[in-house]
Amino acid sequence: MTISSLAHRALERDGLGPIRDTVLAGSRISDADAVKLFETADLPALGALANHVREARHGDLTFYNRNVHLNPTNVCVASCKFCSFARKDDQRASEGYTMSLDEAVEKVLSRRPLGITEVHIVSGLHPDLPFEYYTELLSRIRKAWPTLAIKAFTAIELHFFAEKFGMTYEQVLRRLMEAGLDTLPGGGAEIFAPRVRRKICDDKATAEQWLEIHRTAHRLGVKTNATMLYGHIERLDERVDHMRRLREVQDETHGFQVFIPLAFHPEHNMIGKAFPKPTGYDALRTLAVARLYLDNFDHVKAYWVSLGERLAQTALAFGVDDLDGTVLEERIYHMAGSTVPQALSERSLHELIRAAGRVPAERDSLYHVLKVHDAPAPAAALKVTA
Ligand code: V47
Repeated sequence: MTISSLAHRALERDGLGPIRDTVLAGSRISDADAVKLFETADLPALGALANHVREARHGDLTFYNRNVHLNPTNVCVASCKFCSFARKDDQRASEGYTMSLDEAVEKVLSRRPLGITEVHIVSGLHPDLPFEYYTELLSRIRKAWPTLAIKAFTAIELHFFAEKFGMTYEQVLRRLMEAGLDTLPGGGAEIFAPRVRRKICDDKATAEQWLEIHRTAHRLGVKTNATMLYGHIERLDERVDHMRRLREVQDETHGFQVFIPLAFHPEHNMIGKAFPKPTGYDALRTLAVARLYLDNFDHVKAYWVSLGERLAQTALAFGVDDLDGTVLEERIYHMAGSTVPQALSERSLHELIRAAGRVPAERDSLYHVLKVHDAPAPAAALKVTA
């Protein structure tokens, strides 16, 4: 596994030879290196370098899982300017919704025939629901479906619970773990830089609090994910600063499983008019730089809902080894203008992965491989349908 001589020369020509050599030696690149990589005009050469790292770690294996999403309420007291999903308390009667516990549990249990292995639960910061709503939700799902992995509640929600119900982060996590929590999703990280947070999300958990909750989860043995919402007011050095903070925590804990850059979606939110959706070029370079910079992360995910299936597929040559999953019933991106399907079948995921010359590997929530689908691709799989 080496990068082509063309990519070698292109990186040399762009003054990136020393960074290439650092990566090929298996050493760590610096923040300044990452900014330089972001700024290179030679996307294919950058992609080749990221692909080298991806293939050294995972070969052609490309991970996905069979999952569903559940968003029990969109009522939220926070005022994130990028968010199109949340509704304020005073909009509750019109556009806000809150599922009853029965409704929420039933929705998850009704997916049993699909053979899913994980439910991903994220809510708004609801001003009135008691903590027992959340613990009951998990324990009822856990009791009715013991083998289903529960990935639930962003660090933003956990911080809200700690403040509202007078508990430490550890107490919140322990109560949720007792109820059935397996892992934490990576949402709510946005961009850690205070300049950006002040402007786009100044009334929720800070970067330090987000990171502290993940650190605490890792100490308690709970694996977590990490995201970065890019393509709005942040600068490239602030993207690198974001990844640096994650890399530092990961050096301490080794509890992050995957890094997921999330492309900003501009519709129906307060800042969308000023910032169009990031280009495909930006998406691919961000994924590639993440793969090269986050040398202590096992996985980099192209969340197909955030990128669209075709760009997510292309990303498999730019450092990405995970596409998320079947995702049945997505709301956050669709309310922000996404036109991708509401879900992908396992077969469609296989087709996307195989048509990119990769091998689909179904994983569980902890990235154990459940099945490698390495039979030769049927002829039809060479065509990708939208
Ligand atoms: O926290 C909100 C982001 C996140 C918009 O952990 C937006 O495996 C773009 O975190 N445009 C929720 N992004 C989704 C998320 C996630 C998704 C898939 C997998 C995992 C995982 C986590 O979506 C929010 C926020 O950062 N978001 N609004 C928007 N308009």
